Amino acid sequence: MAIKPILTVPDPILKQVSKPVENVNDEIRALVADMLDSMYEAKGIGLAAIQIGVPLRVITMDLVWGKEDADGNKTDARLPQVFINPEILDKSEDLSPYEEGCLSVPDYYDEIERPAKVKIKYLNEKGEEIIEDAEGLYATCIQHEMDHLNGVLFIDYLSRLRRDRAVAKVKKNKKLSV
Ligand code: K2U
Ligand code: ZN
Repeated sequence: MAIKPILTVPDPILKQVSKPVENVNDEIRALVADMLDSMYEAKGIGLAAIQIGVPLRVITMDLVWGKEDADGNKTDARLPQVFINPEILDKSEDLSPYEEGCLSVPDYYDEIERPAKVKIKYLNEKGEEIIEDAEGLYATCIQHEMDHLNGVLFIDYLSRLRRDRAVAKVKKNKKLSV
């Protein structure tokens, strides 16, 4: 179990198309453990393996962690989810907007519209096939992460001007932080 550095734009590795997992074995489960450690450390609610430099179709997510309770206190409860070789089987025509961010494009947020509901198929950490419907933040996040598996970042949906501004901001902040 280890915290791995998260790649940021304009690292070309982030544009790679990740390969399917052939066998859900202990090596994959060790990767998942590193991904969860890295995701929680970076305060993300989702992470794709390519973001820690591993070009395999593996996603981790936790939509419970970090939620605020009625008193506005962040909960420490965790409900980690693992998606191996995920596929979208169906998507709604209805779209929903969300102010997205990305651990690989730190401190930049912009509104992205995505299908409001999706039907997904994936393997869990035991290699069992799961088919389920996702909506709300779950639908937004799984689509954002599945884009990472295809080398697509949320800023790729923006105008060239806004995309260049986002990359320039990340580069500037990286220079200031050394
Ligand atoms: O970099 C990542 O892929 C993690 C993403 C996951 C995400 C993207 C868009 C919308 C929802 C989730 C985020 O950086 S995790 C940070 C975050 C936390 C709560 C809500 C939105 C973004
Ligand atoms: Zn992202």
